[in-house]
Amino acid sequence: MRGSDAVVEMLIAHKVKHVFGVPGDTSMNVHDSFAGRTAEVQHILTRDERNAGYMADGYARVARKPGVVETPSGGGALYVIPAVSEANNSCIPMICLSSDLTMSSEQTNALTDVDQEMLFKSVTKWNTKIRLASKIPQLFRKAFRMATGGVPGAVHLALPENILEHPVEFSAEELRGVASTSAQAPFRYGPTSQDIDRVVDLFRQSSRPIILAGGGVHLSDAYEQLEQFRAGFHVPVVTTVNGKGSVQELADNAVGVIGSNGGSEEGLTIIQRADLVLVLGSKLNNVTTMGKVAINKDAKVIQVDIGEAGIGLNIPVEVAIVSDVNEFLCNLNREMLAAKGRLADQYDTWNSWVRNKIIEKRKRIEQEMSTDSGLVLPCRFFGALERLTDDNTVFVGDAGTPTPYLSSYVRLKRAGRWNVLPRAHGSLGYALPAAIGVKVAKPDATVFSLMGDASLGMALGDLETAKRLGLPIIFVNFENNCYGWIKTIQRLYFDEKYFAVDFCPIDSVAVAKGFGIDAINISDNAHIEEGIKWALSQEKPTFLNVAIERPTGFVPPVLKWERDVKVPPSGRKKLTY
Ligand SMILES: Cc1ncc(C[n+]2csc(CCOP(=O)(O)OP(=O)(O)O)c2C)c(N)n1
Ligand SMILES: [Mg+2]
Repeated sequence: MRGSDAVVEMLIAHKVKHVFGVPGDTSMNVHDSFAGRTAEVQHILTRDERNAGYMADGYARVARKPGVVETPSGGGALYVIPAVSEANNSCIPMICLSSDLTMSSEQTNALTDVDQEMLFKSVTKWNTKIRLASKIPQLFRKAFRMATGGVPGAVHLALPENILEHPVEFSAEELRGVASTSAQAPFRYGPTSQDIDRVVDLFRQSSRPIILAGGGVHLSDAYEQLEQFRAGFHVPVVTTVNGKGSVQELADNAVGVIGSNGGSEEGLTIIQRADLVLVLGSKLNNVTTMGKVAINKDAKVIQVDIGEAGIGLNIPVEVAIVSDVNEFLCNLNREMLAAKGRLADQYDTWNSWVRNKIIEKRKRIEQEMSTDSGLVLPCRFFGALERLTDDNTVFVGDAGTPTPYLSSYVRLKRAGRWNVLPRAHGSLGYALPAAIGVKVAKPDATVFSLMGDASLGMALGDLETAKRLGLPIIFVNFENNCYGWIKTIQRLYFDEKYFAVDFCPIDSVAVAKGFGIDAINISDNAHIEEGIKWALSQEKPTFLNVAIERPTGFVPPVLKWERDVKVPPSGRKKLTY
């Protein structure tokens, strides 16, 4: 066998079923090896390495296993960087394989020569070049362990062409995979009993506790235990954008997303009122804390995270626990049950106050959703999405204004990763390819790709991939012919001086049709439902172009903006990152 055959063997040994990638001269041996194993692993050809990476990222988020992307050397490796970085900073397990120059050609100005190990260093959790074909099995096992274990992340292996074509011999034992590391959260370490005692004590003393659930709940598959805690001990839950879906959002003490992107005034009031905040798997960055104001200074904070690096980093904490979230909750539920006698009705007043706030929030949103307008009002579109979809629907969203709308106006009917957003970098151009990855991982789910028109422009080549694979994804383009999010910043904080934010209208329905995808325009509120229903009834890729109100006429649900639009420009201050 060749080195490249061993590479494919090691992927199969770790139960990899799909690999996203683009071919290149230096990767021909790997492609040849894939070609011989199509029954075990499907190679999905894409039209751009960045998109291939985002597909692997979306895939990993919902498949609960590492997403695998492969690229050619040089230009291909350079193109995949944004996606590797997004996965790494969002703690998504990803394995990126880049083929590399034959080692004897390094530093000779050969075509595609770039130091790929150096290139990936700052965007990966672990990264190496394989310099000896005999080390392929060992280093692949390490790659899967590093991607999935502890704080998950992206790993990169550079595979020089001479290693890929090198003849090797391995026994079946040497080519073994480690089953646990082929899926997320393979190692479950838990809290100490003293940790749990302190937490139970704090809940005993508290009269207004709240849970702040972040992306770690998804990564730890902690839904059931969190549900038991929320429902069993009557503790309200707020989530970060990444943690959306930690609990089903129709529960009467599920407050929804908090923070500056998709959070609400009511949600902020609720968390600010809490006297005890149990933070589960959140980085507590400034989007979540709105510049450290979301959590009351007098509140006690318990922070649980699988990694030590983020503990107490942004907010002082009373109790710091390095533990798998699910393991922590299992232990806590057990101990709280023993203490329940004293906790049974302790939070009743708090819960009814929270419930009233949630009702207030809902009334406000429903009122907004009944407002009329010439072009489509995005909140009405997102309201219809919630109404017309079932609990087996994944919403993949882009940065720009789709993010706050999705975060605040679509309540998820079931706990789980039904909401996929790239919150590490908020890079445009994510939702189109990530939706492809999601649909490949979850063929039975309905998948929406909710794109800003700038994002569409950055990603559209892979509409061909969706068409070629026959993936019935519903692509939605919110057409406002501008970088709407940025334009709103100029409107509110730069005296309405609009600079470098507008672009020409394009006929995106014709573009989608050019890719062979059925497409329609939705240009007013009256046609929203009909358009969505049409798309839902198709069993092939569809495209909805939604002409939305321009951002100069209204503000999206970004809390800081909603507040600032009501005050004169001199009283406004842009949130800084
Ligand atoms: C790759 C990338 N470049 C630039 C930005 C900065 N940025 C954030 S939102 C935004 C505008 C988004 O426009 P669009 O996708 O059309 O959505 P809209 O805000 O108009 O709804 C820009 C340029 C970014 N997030 N990602
Ligand atoms: Mg736009």
